[in-house]
Amino acid sequence: ILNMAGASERTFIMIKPDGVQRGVVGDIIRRFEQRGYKLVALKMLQPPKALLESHYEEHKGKKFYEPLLEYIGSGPVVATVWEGVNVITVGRKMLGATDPAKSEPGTIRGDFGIVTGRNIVHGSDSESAAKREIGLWFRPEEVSDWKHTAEKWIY
Ligand code: RTP
Ligand code: MG
Repeated sequence: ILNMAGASERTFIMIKPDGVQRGVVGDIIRRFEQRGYKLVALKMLQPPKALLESHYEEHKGKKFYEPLLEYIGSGPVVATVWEGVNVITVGRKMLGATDPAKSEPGTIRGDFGIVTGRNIVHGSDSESAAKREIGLWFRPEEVSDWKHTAEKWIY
């Protein structure tokens, strides 16, 4: 019996400047696609400082806040939105622990990262964060609610 446990949800996943520089954009997107999640928004941009201040407002005042803004603002990032059952929690598992030295091999950070200050990728950590972050990074019309069709698209 098919058990589609849980409702579909969306999460914000951002490939940080070091992920772009390292050439692992395709690998990260592939992992989410192969897991079975649906890509519903994607863009590359040089994030403006004001956007990063909003995105990381929970960390304002912490000692790593300024270096963090400098790091994420240092080059283009790839902003994505993914949709599917449990994608917020499962997405965070796929990323691995914040400190790549503690991330399990097989996770994105565990496979590509070494230090917390260059940890390759961001993922929303809750439903409210996901909603807030998707709204910050994308206009509504930039997020597509495309559906899988019966057409196999192979000729
Ligand atoms: P993210 O928000 O990027 O998905 O990462 P996270 O939830 O696992 O970690 P969070 O606590 O939200 O921290 C945000 C990012 O700030 C940098 N950081 N540096 N030097 C440090 O102690 C430190 N702590 C955090 C990391 O880039 C982390 O991903
Ligand atoms: Mg976080």
